[in-house]
Amino acid sequence: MDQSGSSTSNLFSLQSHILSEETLHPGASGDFSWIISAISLAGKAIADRVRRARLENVLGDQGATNVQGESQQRMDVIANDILMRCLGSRASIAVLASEEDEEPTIMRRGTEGGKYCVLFDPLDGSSTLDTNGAVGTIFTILRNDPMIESAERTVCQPGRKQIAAGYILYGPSTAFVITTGSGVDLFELNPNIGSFILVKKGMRIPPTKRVYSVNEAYSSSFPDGYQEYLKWAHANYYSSRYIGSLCADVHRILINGGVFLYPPTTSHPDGKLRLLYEANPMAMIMEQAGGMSICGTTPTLDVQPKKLHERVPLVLGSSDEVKAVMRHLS
Ligand code: AHM
Ligand code: MG
Repeated sequence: MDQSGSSTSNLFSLQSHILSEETLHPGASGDFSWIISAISLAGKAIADRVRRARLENVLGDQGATNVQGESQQRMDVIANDILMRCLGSRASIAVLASEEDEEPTIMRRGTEGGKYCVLFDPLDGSSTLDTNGAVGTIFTILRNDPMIESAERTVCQPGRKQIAAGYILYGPSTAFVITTGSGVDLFELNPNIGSFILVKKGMRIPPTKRVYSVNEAYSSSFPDGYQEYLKWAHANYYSSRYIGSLCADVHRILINGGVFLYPPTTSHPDGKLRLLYEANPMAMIMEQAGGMSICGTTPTLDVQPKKLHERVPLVLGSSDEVKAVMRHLS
């Protein structure tokens, strides 16, 4: 593969790419590749179920609320189950934590070989599924601290400590975006051969793009700085794009540039998005692609988490655009 991402005769699957990266780390055990392979398998299985959800009549509410007090979609539960089943068999996983589950699940202790914690939002944006909207799985991988007994405390690590993060976007195609801390790579699922194929290595987000992405209907309840930013953006002829599904909005911004905002609102005074498995993975991708991410005026990756399902206000995207928001917040 031409490393700039242009098409050549060489094909790299996600699996072969991760294996080749692992050879750069002498002594690597291969455990990490096994985890990525489980996430990739789950992504294919979820993509398949998402495509057939209407036919199988599994859209709509599950009739229950999750720990966040939000109504669970039936596909949320199906996607969560797929991820738990794919990751549950991987011998190096110590803890699994999901947006859909109140408590993290301890799979095995450090003394039993538990090296990693995997946190995920199984199907982000699932309320848009009824109208055939794009949805996504967001994931992050952390090292397990064998000295910490509490699973919740083990996963409450600042985003800088993530060893890998990414998302799988189920849109017209299924896109797998991942960073292991040395750039951001994009794979697309070829459903005919069942493989995620590398299509772009070392993605870079454009530094400037006059497009903001926010649920503007809530703007009267945004803190003053965000309202001032929006006035400034209007005066500077910005355009607006908002899908209401984080992976889809982030993917557009990663490719085209722009800025995403989910500020504090009346109904979500701390912001809506979850720090550990929504904001942090997206922030790592943004920084690795040359963009930025902040919570208030603090870099997202420097926020010390206090609990598993903690919410934060989030701004991320092109560096110049995030800086423009920061100028109005400080
Ligand atoms: P979810 O995890 O319950 O799906 O909620 C997260 C979603 C994000 O995908 C999206 O950015 C946001 O909620 C949209 O919220 P709103 O409808 O308030 O604009
Ligand atoms: Mg979510």
